Amino acid sequence: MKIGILCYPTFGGSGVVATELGKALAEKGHSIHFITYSQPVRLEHFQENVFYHEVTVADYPLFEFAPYETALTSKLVDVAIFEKLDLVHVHYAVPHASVAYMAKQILKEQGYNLPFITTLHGTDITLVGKNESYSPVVTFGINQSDAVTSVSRSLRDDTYRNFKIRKEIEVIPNFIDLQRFSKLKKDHFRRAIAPNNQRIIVHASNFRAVKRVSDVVTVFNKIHAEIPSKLLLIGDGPERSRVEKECRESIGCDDIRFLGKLEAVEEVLSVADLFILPSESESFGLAALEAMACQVPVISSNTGGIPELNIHGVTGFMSDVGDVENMANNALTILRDDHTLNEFKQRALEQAKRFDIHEILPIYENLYARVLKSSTITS
Ligand code: GMT
Repeated sequence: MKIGILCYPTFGGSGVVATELGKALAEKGHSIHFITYSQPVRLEHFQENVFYHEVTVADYPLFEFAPYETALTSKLVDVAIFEKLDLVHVHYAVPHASVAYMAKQILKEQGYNLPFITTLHGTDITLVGKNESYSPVVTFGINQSDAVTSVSRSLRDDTYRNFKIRKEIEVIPNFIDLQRFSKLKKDHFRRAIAPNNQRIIVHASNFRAVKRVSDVVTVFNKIHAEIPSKLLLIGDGPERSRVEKECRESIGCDDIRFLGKLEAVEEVLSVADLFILPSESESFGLAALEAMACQVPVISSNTGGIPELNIHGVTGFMSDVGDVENMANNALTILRDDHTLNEFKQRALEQAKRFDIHEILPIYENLYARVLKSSTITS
């Protein structure tokens, strides 16, 4: 199949899922065309069957806001015709679903049928999409999609609750490449970070308010007061400098390191003993899945789709959002002795295996085939 993919090219979860899905489909022989405003971060190497089409937004002094959606639509129309795309898969509804709809209408006038599938990822529904500035367009884009998927049951339910959706939303969970995300032998790295065999705790996110990174630091300080430990924070974003200032005033300050945006997250996860994800809202929690695949148990909030991933008392623990006391106590239960820790690590890996990309990829391929079949009949 020839498949167009619209996504955000940044470190955000939806862009990562879109890129990894595209790469895996390309390996199976599909032609994959990424259409976005810059090279997706996980598209770092040349790969057969993978193409990247950059959207350039022409500026004009009249524009206070250059119309990205118009440029993206035009690019999609152009790529669809030239590359003879069979369908488009858009990740993150805002603005990709309505862009795909518009392109579909333009192409229809030219006798070309281009079905599109919308995958909802989280904040496109729970935060941004339901804002009145976007909601009518998001609702329309979802309802006009040839198929709609969400990355968790929780997100599907949120979508039905927040929007007037007539379409069936199919849940296809996120996935993990266990070849890439597995515990690597990094003893030298572990010794460098924790020379006295301290426990290593990790958090990774885009440092937006919704991630509650301050809670990570508070939980860490409580753990640190009880057992020797180090905290590594991966990522960058609007909250980072505020949290860094908070850290400077905290007792565990010398044992906290900000690593910034890292490409090889799996190298850090390979030496980690615990991952903390205290988010306010989280439709899936891809970062936690990446940690679990590297045998790292998870301390998380119990919001959104997290309970579909992190099993309380088995792969980690969940607490109410903001209950840092409970999170710290649970963390100490896992970290206090090696035997318990190793059991949690093994079970985290077992759970991650359920999300193996090789299990999830055929579900998407099957969906594409169904959409193509039904849109050929109706066109
Ligand atoms: O977490 C973010 O703010 C980024 C966001 C995105 O769309 O890029 O992530 C969402 O999609 C990920 C991939 O499906 C999910 O794993 C995240 O849980 C989800 N984030 C939220 O719901 C806050």
